[in-house]
Amino acid sequence: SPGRVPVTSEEHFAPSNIALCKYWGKRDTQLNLPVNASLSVSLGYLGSHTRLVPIDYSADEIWLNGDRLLPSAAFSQRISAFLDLFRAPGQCHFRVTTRNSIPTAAGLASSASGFAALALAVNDSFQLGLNTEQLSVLARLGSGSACRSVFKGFVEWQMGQREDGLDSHGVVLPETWPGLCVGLIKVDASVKSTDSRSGMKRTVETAHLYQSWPLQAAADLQQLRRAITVGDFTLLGQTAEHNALSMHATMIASWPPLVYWQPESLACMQKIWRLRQEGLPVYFTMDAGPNLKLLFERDQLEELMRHFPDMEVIQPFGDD
Ligand code: 2P0
Repeated sequence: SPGRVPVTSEEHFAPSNIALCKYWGKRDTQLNLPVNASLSVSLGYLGSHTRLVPIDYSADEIWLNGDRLLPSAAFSQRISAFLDLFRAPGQCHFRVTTRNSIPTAAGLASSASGFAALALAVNDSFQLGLNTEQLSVLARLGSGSACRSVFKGFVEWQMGQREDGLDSHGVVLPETWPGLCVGLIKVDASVKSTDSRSGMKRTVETAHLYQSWPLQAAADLQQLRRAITVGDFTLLGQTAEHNALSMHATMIASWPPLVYWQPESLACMQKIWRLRQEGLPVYFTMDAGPNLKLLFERDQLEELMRHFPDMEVIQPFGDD
């Protein structure tokens, strides 16, 4: 309800997340309603810390990792547009301060954790009293993948069926996987790539191959649920890698083509396939960029560090 009087909010935290079954394509671009359900794992303590302070200026002031963003920056505009949902027209502006604990070297996008933390801060500041499902819906309006970052652990984003999107939100799975590791491998990319939002729009509009994506995603989601329930790492890794490569196939089949890979990305994939052939259980997933995220279990950590010394490792269910 726009027009409530905001109060200064506490700092709120939301984790970043990595999808094992990807969100790629919207059926509603206004509400960020997905074509397919997706499934992710939240990255523990890596994410965004956000605070909202009402200010007496005529515009919002957005700070990211200690730097003030230009009001014209795309990210500033998305944050202000999100805040417009809660305030009376032209009323009450904010200083939004976000600090990301995601190492900048990791090459992870921050819009998922950023909008999830912002949704928590808005709930606090406007004293909306929303439950976690409603918070997830709210976060989704800022960025689709943010609806999964409202939760810890394994999270399924149920696509929902309603036109108003109230049933399209994250749901946390009861299972944990204490030994699961995610290794972040940054491939240096000087080339500026197309952001996810315009990338998925292009794929939906131009790739005939995209027709088969919802079927693939639905089958992969089933397999991942089963892998998580029974603790089958091979099934989890294979399904996640197959899902990511299938998503990239639809990207490549778009026009103009969307190729997020760099030569180093492919070299890294080939190294993983070789290691796997030699008996090392390691798989990868990739998002709308050149970086790889390795999936493996704690027992393989030392050996993988020998092969990828610069890898940043996160244990989503670890206690640190
Ligand atoms: C995912 N990605 O499931 C997929 C895989 C990128 C590739 O969710 O337009 O930033 O804000 O809803 O959430 C990135 O898309 O897009 C994403 P918007 P978002 O993680």
